Amino acid sequence: MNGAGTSADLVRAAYARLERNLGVIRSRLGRPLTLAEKVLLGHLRDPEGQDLRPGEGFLFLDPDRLAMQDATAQMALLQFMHAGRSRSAAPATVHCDHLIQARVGALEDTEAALRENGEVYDFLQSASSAFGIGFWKPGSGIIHQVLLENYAFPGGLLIGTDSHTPNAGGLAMLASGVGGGDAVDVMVGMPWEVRHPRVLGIRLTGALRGWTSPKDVILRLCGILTVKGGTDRILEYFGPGARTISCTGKATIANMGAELGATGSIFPFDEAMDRYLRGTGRGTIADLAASHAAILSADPEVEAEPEKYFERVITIDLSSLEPQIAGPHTPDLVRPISAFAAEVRERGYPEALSAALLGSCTNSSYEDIGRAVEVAGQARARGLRMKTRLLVTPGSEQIRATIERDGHLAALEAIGATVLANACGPCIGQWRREGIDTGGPNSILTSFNRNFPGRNDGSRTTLAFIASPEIVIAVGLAGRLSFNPLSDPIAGLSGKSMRLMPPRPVPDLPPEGFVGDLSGFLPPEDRREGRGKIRIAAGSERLQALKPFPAWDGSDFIELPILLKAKGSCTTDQISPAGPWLRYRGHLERISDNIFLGAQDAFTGEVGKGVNILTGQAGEPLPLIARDYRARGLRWIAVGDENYGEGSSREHAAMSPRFMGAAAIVARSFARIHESNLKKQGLLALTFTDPADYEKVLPGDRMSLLGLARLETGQSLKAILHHANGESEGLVLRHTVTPEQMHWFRAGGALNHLRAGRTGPGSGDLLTG
Ligand code: MIC
Ligand code: SF4
Repeated sequence: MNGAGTSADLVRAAYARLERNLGVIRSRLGRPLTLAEKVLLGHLRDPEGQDLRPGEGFLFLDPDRLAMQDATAQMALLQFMHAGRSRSAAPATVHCDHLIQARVGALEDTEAALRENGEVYDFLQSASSAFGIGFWKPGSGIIHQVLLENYAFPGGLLIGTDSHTPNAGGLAMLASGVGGGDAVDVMVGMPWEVRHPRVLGIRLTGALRGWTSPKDVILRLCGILTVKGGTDRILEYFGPGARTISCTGKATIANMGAELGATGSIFPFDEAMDRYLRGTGRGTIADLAASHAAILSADPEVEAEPEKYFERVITIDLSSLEPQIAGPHTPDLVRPISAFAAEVRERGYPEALSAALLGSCTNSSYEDIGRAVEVAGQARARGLRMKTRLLVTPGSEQIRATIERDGHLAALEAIGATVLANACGPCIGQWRREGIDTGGPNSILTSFNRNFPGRNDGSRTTLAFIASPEIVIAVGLAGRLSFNPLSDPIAGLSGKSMRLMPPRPVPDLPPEGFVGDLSGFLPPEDRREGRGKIRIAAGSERLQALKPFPAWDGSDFIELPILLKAKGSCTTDQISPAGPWLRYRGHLERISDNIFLGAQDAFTGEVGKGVNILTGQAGEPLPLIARDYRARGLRWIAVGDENYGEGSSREHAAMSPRFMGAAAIVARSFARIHESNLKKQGLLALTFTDPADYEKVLPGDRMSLLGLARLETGQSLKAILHHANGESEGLVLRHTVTPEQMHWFRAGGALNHLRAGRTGPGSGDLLTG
């Protein structure tokens, strides 16, 4: 097809397969099914033979679609080029959204991005064209918003090389974030392999009102479940409250399931989704979904007795839910807004708000902007403006053009907003922040989803707090972090104070319809001159063709230096920072100079620095130490704490350590996507059988990993810690390597294994040609 979107034929075929597979699954399980189970198991490659025990083993699934954004697509496509295939086996799209820097405003910034990233866009476009992949140009929108508007469909399975891919769960799609290695598997026609998730039930009752919005539902859940509470879990929402939330509101909730580490989040198909599909020009798909409604929600027994079918049920009463605020530094530090002011005082968070940011893939729907405008309008009527800088990042050109037509952008500009490009911008460190001393602590409030240190403007002393769009505007109008619009008056003009009223109900869809704009889209069939040629400029400092990693030499790892023992949260933003480094996402050698620059050393407390145990030099940047070890022909190990690798799907956080000589990462626990990225790159991802053993790792230690030739699924691994004082002690480590993944380790990486032609269970050459 030539237009953007998922064809009705694809959806029809997907439903037919769901029905067929579910017939097999029902007879095997003989019990009612949750929605997550239906969609997941409905996509099994081998429903008859698949092991069906959640929490144990891996599922082998055939996704309906695949999506990649520009910062991760570079590595994914560079790897795919090695796979020796001529076309992506699954329908796929590439979206240019992460590389645009926020400086002045939409137009100038997009033009600058086109100039500065020209060769990367050129590579992505030529590779997309060569491999039959749809291409969304810079400025067309943020991947998740574009997917929701065009590609997501109820009951489908989507994978995307971005952790917030679950956004499409708002449209009853099971969508999951993956590393580029997983994307390559699906592009070559192999199944997507994922740890079989358990399902948590989230029952929503009541209805949102006043200042409370969908964002508060997921922030509240972040507080309850914490950043690792969703690992290897799917969050399935249900109950009467779910039906009161708009489709885009559900997408906000599903989007941020990523903050809990969830494999995916899903809402049952309902009337709000039906309207969203029709509102975005997909009436045929709405009809198809309506006629398959039974497979697009849980069996009735599940809602009647949820405790019986979900691992755990959490109930959130929307009617009594208060607006929430999360942060700083982690999305699970959450409290209701009424408790925030006291905390601001107690902890000394800077009270003057230095910026307010609205939009991103999480919160830039028509309804979100409508509610923000409701608050803005009250201020404007009294001549008030934002007391702080307000930056707005619309999620897509469709949204931007629609809110422009409907006067929403003008209303935000009237209180001082600067509208940025339809791109990630300040959400991923692409914020060229001027006019502020980024050295000192300062508070910002965003409607985004992540707030790790250094995430927005590159400054680790910026304290980023997260809230809903309407709260961002209200607090920005007051200019004070501790302001609570539910209880506090705001200083009006001429000293008279006023109360902001909660936003009145706004439409979730534009009454006059969306302003459709496909000018930024190049369809997969588009074959221009140079067809099939993939363009990498010679001597490029942005792109580098990949060389295979060496295979494992068959010996145990003996007395490897420990490069780093990371303390506390070690997110992918800390292992492989974004911001200025996004520039090198296609150049493994260059980007690897950033490894662990944000990680905190457990011994010295220093960030990004450690001790070279061979030279005794302290305070050296970790990438330099790694380089030195590698130059001496040594492999090394990094030790992590809980939920190591939380956050992004960027496989650079696994590839760069591998490139710099890592042999293994040993942690208390791992985040799902990162663990799988490590394995894909031929690294061992190991956990302490006794998490307290983390404490046994001392400064100057080395570690041996033994019995690697006999490594077997389900068995532990022996390790020895060699302390600097000459003593040593044994450790027992765990791994989750399956027999197939064992090949990846032996071959030096999954790609080497793939190229050698051993393509895993159930696969064959499934090229669509
Ligand atoms: C993010 O939100 O952290 C990102 C930037 O979108 C990442 C992807 C990346 O690092 O390229 C993600 O979420 O996976
Ligand atoms: Fe972009 Fe931010 Fe969304 Fe990631 S979370 S896709 S960086 S807008």
